[in-house]
Amino acid sequence: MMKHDILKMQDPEVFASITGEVRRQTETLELIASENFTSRAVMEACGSVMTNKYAEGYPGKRYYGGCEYVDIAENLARDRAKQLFGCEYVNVQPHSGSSANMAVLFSVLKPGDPIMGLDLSHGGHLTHGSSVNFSGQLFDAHSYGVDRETGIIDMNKVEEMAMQVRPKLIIAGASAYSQGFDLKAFRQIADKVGALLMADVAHPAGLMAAGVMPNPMEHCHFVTTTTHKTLRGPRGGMIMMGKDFENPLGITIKTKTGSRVKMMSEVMDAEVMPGIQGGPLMHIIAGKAVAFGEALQPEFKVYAQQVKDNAAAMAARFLGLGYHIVSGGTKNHLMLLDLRNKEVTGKVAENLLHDAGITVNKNMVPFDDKSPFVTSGIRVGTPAMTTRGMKVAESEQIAGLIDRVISAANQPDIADVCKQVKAEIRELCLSFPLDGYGPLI
Ligand code: DSN
Repeated sequence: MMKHDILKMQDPEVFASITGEVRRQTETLELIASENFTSRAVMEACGSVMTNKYAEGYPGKRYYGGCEYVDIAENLARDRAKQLFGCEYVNVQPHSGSSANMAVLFSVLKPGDPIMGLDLSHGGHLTHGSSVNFSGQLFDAHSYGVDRETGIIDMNKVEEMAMQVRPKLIIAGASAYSQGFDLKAFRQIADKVGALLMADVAHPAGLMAAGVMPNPMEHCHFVTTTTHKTLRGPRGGMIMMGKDFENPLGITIKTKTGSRVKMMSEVMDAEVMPGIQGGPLMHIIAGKAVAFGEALQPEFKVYAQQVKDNAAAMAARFLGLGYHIVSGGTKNHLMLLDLRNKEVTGKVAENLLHDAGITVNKNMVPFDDKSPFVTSGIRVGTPAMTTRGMKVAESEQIAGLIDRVISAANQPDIADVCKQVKAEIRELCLSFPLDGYGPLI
């Protein structure tokens, strides 16, 4: 049972904050596309004694003694991830998706090298070349975008930019893009200009692992991900390679008979630790192993398909209600609503929906005229609500409830509307309880 009895006695203030968060997660609707609810087993592993252990290095090659049990957990995490994604190499130590991306960039680039990634304001990620992030500050970053009319990445423009920029690395991946990436086409462009291709699949990783979206491995040199979004594991990152290869910078290693070029797996392991990190979070790695074990079960495929079906149903309902969805719809777990025709900003919509018990995030839309603190859109995702067991009928109902709030945004009775919707959302959430959260309330 998760009663946190000792914490309650020792530190009532922290306990109260956790209790509040449990109530929030239990009684309100989580639609942030990058969030999910891990299983009780994942949380038990993450809350275990493995948090006490230093284990710099890798299984069988640690800088500290006493690693025989954490080695078991890390080997399980690595083996299960390899099985899930069908890859030859995996590193489960990155503390986050950003760390995973940093390790890849540092392992194959020199400062100032040209890179390409999707523009942050078109759905990309900070680590794909944003000027406020290391990726845009240390490297010569160029951003491709989506077409103004279709909201879809124009591969001809990507190729044109690649021919001009001659990047050393192309990054394919997004935080707010509801279409798939044509990784075969990206790889053709990368090969044409002599670039490496990295897919950051942090968002759709769970859908890919379950086989309801195409596996990225065959087309990419590197695949990075977080483990806590659609993959439904603990908060963290991971790096994978479908096939190992000699590192392109030509870094060598001494052998008994001379020297040889290091394999990319060797370079990557060294880049993660000691390159950018020290001791791995072994409790989180144990949680990753548990989550990957869950994702290998047939039920996870059913879950992943439902995430997509729910997103499709929600998008169809929004379109029917006159909403504009960037790119016209969704092929994954999320959608980006452009609210400009609804005369409400993303910021206002986020706040009103919060008052109505619905959590979303404001989000820039492509070619947005508002700042990132205001924005013209909201991002809506189905991974967390699907974990509660909600299906297509609830997805349609939720789109209707969101519309009730947004349609009343400029009306004098908006506070009453939010109150009524909040009561309906609470009832809906309580009829789809979160397994394992009860005892704290
Ligand atoms: N912050 C994540 C998201 O919400 O998509 C990306 O890292």
